Amino acid sequence: AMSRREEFATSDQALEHHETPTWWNNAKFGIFIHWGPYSVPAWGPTWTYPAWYDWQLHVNPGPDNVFWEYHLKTFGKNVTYDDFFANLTASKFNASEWLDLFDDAGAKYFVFVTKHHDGFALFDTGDTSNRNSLYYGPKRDLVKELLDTAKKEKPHLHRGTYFSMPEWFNPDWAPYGIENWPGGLAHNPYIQSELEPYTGRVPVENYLSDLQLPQMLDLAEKYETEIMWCDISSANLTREFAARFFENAWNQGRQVVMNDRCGDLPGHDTPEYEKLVATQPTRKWETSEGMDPHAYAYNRATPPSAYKNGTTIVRNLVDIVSKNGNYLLGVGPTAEGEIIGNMQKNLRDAGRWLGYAGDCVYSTDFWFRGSEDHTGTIRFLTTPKAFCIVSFERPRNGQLVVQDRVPIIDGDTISLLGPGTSNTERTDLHWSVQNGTGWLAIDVPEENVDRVEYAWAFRVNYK
Ligand code: FUL
Repeated sequence: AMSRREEFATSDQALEHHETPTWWNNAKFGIFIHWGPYSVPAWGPTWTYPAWYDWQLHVNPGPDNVFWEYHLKTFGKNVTYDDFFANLTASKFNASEWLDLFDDAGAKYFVFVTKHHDGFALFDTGDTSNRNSLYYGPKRDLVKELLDTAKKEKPHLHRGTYFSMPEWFNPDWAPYGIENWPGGLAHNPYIQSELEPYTGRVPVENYLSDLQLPQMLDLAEKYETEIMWCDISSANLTREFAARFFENAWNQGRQVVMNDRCGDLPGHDTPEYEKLVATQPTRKWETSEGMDPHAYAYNRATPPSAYKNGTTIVRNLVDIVSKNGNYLLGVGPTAEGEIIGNMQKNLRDAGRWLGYAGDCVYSTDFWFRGSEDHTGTIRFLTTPKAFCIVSFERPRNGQLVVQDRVPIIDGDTISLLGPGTSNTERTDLHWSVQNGTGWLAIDVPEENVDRVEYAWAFRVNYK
């Protein structure tokens, strides 16, 4: 374990060895918010991932590009991507309402997309660019509204910012490796032709030192982000950023996080729409995915019934946490800033479960012997004072049989975490370890089983 000073140190060598802070390791569940001009057309084919309007539109526009096809049919060729700025109205955006929702969902942090690959920022980019929500569209500083409101109203929610290192269509970024990413972009006619404007651009001499770094520092120092969730890596001045980010945090007694996409420096792994299947899950990681099965942002082509529901959210979360990960689950607000009903309901469903079973999620650790039993329906998690057994299947006939040897000895008690059993009062259940197999059998009254939804969390309380 690192000493506290080491955790914040900014020497070159120390920067290589930063680990995620305790609060982030314990938080487990965050909400990702993708919201921008792409939320205006808000469309993507439902059979492919990722469903992204903002840049897909510009990659090889032509008959084989479904985004381009949709765009022509819906808006016509005279409407450009930048024309969508005006329709990002944010007219229904209310920071307090979003934050209430995240809190109800049981999330402990959020990561707000402050600027995606389209280069449109939801924060004040000062004199580096006018391509932002203060000049266009809502004419509001959306990042400030959300982060400041969180600080005031939900101090227990940690505040994070997603930041795209490149702006794929900004001519000033072109020298920094555009030909390498993604396949075909180098021949994007958009970049070479007058096909579209790059609205709000204030030309800079050096994209990295005159735009990217100052914007990141502003997010850290003016907006006081606690998580710098970079995207794409590529060209960067991240060492310079990180040294200041960590140094300031140290001076202010705060702990901050950087992911593995800031370039140059290591950070926690960030798989998308998949879990990191590590045999030795000792490094922290974080899965991100949208509630939408294919998109991070709002997609009008997706039927709301397809969004991840309470069952899926709870089981994904428990599964990920049992393997040493965090779960960053995405919502896609509409252009008006509304998080639509089904998303809200499903998040609150998951939050209800976390309200009574959260002791088996937050601040837990993975179990060195393995995260699941051999049936695949049970997950194991540990805490200093208890061991958790979470079953994704409803215990039948008044009993749960755990087909594994778990750490329990005479004098330990077992409780099922359910509504009505708070974390301190408990329902002591009868249990026995079967001769020979060593399997654990827990007796549990049907009426207790019935009061629980989605997953049955049994806590073995060490005596
Ligand atoms: C990716 C982006 O291209 C996606 O649009 C999304 O923002 C995801 C979290 O990161 O690299």
